[in-house]
Amino acid sequence: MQMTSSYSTSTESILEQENQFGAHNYHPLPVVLSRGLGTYVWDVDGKKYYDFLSGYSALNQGHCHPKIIASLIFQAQRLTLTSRAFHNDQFAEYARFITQYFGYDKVLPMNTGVEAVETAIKLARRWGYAVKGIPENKARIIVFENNFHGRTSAVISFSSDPWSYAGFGPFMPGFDLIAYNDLAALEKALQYKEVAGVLIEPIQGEAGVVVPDDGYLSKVYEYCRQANVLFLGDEIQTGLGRTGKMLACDHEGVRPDILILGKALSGGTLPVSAVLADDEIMLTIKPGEHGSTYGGNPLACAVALTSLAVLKEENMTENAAIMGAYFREGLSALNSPHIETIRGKGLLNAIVIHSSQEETAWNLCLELKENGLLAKPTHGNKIRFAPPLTITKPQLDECLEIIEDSLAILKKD
Ligand code: IF1
Repeated sequence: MQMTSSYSTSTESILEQENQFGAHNYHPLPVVLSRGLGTYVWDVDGKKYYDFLSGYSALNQGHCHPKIIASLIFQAQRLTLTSRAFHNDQFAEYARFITQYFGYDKVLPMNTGVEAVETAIKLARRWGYAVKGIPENKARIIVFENNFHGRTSAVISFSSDPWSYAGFGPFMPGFDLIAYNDLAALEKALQYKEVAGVLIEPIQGEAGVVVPDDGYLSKVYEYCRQANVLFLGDEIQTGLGRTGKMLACDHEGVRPDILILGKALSGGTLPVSAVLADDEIMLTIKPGEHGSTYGGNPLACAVALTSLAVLKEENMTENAAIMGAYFREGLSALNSPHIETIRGKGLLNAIVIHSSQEETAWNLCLELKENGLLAKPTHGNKIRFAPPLTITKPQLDECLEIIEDSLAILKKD
């Protein structure tokens, strides 16, 4: 096997090599990035772009935040992994920090977002049996149409999107799929005594940034309280300042019984996720009943602690609220005939393009790329705009110009 790399830095040869040796489980925009700093990324030819995807909101703090990278490097040279078979000198401090940061008794550390979602499901079921008294193996979790919570076999079992579940059966039972933003549907589903939890995204990301009616989340929480059912808040994409509050649930003063975090918890450096809950729930899982090789590793703890600290130190949440409103106003001022809807909260926004053809949004993203802004369509004719929370007004002004110039290539259907 040829060991010396014929690796060329040209985009074409890199795309060819990836196509030959990489699984085809994505359809990326044809751009090869090699550097990132703050709101910018550069491709292998040195072209500079605004990053309006932010690693699907894993880069809220911006690319290669100096303090986060410094923590990564410092800890990487000391101790990276012990497993939880032994203690390490980072986990206790991180656990104290994050539980006080969000106001919960305990944290269960995991790695990817979906692992945290799976952990939350197991916790809710276990609480259902141990505390609520649901008969063994009868626990149910209420979930919502157009949800996205990850791609493991259990989690796709309750997806309503064939792109997520088709051809991957058989599926995990115990989930009731109901309409999002529909309190009557929730009231009906909560009448069953076997319901242990409601798993909800405060804003549905992959569905194209679907924001529920004002008051919906607080009503969901109230109904859960009345039915003695846990509210599982999936803030993996909406949390950590993205929507202009530290958690999207904060817009309605809702405190999830189980809080699920991921993505920007590590500032886009390595997979770090977390599940937070109070003792009545968290201590239903006993030693040896759940875990993972990397969960709570010292490198993740050091990086996550700094990632959380800089969010507050640099007022990124407040900036997201201000810049998000400014951005939506700027988009609407374009008065583009091609934009059907503008929606979002903070710096989690999306536009819906007036078009029946799916490729219109894709073609617009290709034009945006040519003009120096990277974004990706989600579900057909919607384009998500989610830059790092560090973006400034002058940068947004430039981005609004790029979006206006790029929209001009679209013909009126
Ligand atoms: C892909 C978007 C999708 C998430 C919420 C859990 C997870 C995610 C609310 C799982 C992950 C990522 C996954 C990525 C595309 C992206 C995404 F909404 F962010 F754009 F798919 F919907 N809960 N979202 O958004 O976290 O295991 O990935 O760390 O799978 O294509 P993960």
